[in-house]
Amino acid sequence: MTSVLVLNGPNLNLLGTRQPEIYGHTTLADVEAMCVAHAEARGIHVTCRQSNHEGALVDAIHAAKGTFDGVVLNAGAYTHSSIALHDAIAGTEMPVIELHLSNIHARESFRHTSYIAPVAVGMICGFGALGYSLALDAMIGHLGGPS
Ligand code: CA2
Repeated sequence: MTSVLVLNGPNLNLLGTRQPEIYGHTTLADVEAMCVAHAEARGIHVTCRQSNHEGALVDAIHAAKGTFDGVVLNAGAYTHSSIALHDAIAGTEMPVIELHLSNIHARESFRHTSYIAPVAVGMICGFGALGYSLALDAMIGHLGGPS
């Protein structure tokens, strides 16, 4: 069965508790439950993980190789700074779809640069929590359909 890792980075554990005007009212637990339900409906398996630590996210991408078919990654602020995450994706050659709740291109200029984008299959941003379902569908399509 197709298996996808949904990996969330720093501060995304705060979702739904602050800055709802930017990130909405949905909590991380809600997002993860939605991902699991969406995966079930599509006939794939999803595992969700979150870490505030760059090295733990690098480790999770390394560990995903051979375990998962693809990764949906919201790297949070590490998107804009992490050469280590860029190298982990390039080094493992894992198919990664970059995901952001907010439209990073409509925000501060420091959010316009992504170190993930050059090594990602593609990027979804600006659709809030719906983006996770869109990213899972995009990953299924990229992998050639559920198996
Ligand atoms: O829009 C996104 O999904 C981001 O990846 C979210 C990151 C931000 O640094 C990126 O530029 C875009 C921040 C996640 C922080 O989430 C919070 C949620 C509620 C309260 C505080 C932070």
